[in-house]
Amino acid sequence: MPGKTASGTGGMKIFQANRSPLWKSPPIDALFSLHFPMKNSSSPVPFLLLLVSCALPCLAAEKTALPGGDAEWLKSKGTLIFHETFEREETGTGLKDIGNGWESATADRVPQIKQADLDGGIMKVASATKEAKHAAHIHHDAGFADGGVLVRYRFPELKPDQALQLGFVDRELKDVHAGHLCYGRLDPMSGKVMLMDHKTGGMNLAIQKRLKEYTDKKEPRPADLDALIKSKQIVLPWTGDTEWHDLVLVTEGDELRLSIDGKPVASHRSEGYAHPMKRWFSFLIPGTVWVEDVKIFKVK
Ligand SMILES: [Ca+2]
Repeated sequence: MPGKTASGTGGMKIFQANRSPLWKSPPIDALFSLHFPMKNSSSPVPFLLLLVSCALPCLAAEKTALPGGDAEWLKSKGTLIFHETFEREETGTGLKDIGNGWESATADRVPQIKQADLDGGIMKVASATKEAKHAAHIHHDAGFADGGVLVRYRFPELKPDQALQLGFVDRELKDVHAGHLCYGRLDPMSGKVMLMDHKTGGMNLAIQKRLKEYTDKKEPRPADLDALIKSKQIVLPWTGDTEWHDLVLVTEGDELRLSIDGKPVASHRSEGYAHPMKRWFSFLIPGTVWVEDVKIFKVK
């Protein structure tokens, strides 16, 4: 939503396109030191060179950016390790009934409710969040350090609590709640997109323990803890709709990036994104989301 202020980050942040090697350009200070010594000079030339050098990274970025963005990065640098088109029927409402290696971690909480219906090549997820006391959690093996997913999705309707959260989990990680590593989250009703490092943020058990001390005492968090939590996520204004879209979510080193229909939407750096094993790709869906196609790529 244009004009809406990003919350939780102390203000809006611009997309950090130059963080990716795809768009990598020489840092400005390196340009200065290598090519434009400016010490002890009163000539206007250094100033002109300064202008040129400031423009160079942009030019370089344009020149080296892959036109297909992160989708092209995955396809050109990565290996397709899983592709799903949902062209079948589900076999029931249980843990493995979506088939093809998917598991619904919340299915058995509410066996009487169908939360994932395969219909005409679409997985239609309708979470029984209230009954299961958890958003629908549907996951598939992934297995990479750097890589990501291409997901064709739509919100079939816009209604309260609609959201699409997707990201990576390593259940073997024992100091993080349920191994939740990192997620992107589209919140069409609040007009926000978020990227979250859960591994070293809100799902980290040591941090949760610290937070609990204050919630138990009903005291506000101290500023340093508050700042730590805020640094582990980015929240940006974003407008959702009920059309089909192609979403790409990748991790590369300590960076998580999300793009939709080939356009960068959000990017965030945090140490947790560098976790060496994204063991599962997970959907967390509190409302209704349709998914038509999922591809998982491993780059490293
Ligand atoms: Ca069906």
